[in-house]
Amino acid sequence: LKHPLEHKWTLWFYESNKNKSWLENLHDVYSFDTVEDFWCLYNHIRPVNELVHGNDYMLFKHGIQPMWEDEANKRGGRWIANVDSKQNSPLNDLWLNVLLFMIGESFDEYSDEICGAFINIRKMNRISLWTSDASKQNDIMAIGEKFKYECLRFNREQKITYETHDDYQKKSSSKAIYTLFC
Ligand code: M7G
Repeated sequence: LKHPLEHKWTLWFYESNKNKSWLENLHDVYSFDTVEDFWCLYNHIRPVNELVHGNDYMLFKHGIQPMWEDEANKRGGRWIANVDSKQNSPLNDLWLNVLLFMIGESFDEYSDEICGAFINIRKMNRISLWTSDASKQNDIMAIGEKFKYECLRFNREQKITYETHDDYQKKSSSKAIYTLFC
């Protein structure tokens, strides 16, 4: 008997082929709703430290597409953490923590607000946690605390910021609406 998860989740992969559109680069890899199927997937895919510049992985609740346009995301936003390999645990460990935090519902009573997470492999790697309602400040701050300290194990001086998807699409410069700095 397999151990069921609270939610069904889907892993997505962004391949970063310059000849394709953003949408064409996005692939729905696999959906799972048991602990065993999660590990089966995790052990078969390329670890994040073997991805190339421009790639992303996304893990989202099944039925929510990893894009601003999805009904579950369009009034939401994301906590953004820049991950500097010199200051933090290895990227694989951080990303695995994020995955386990989400599928294990470790955001407790705020878990309903969680839509999913991205890891962007860039010059400065980035992990972001997407939540569904940017106006729920209390929930977002509580989620941010857990994300920063328990999940990523950042120190006090490392900053994470929350941006709405709406602002991000319109922006010319950064518009953090919440910040967790100390
Ligand atoms: P990114 O991959 O988040 O950051 O966005 P990067 O600049 O570090 O690579 C790069 C581009 O991908 C954006 O400017 C959009 O053109 C496209 N893009 C990213 N996201 C998350 C979305 C999305 O949710 N919807 C759409 N339509 N395009 C997106």
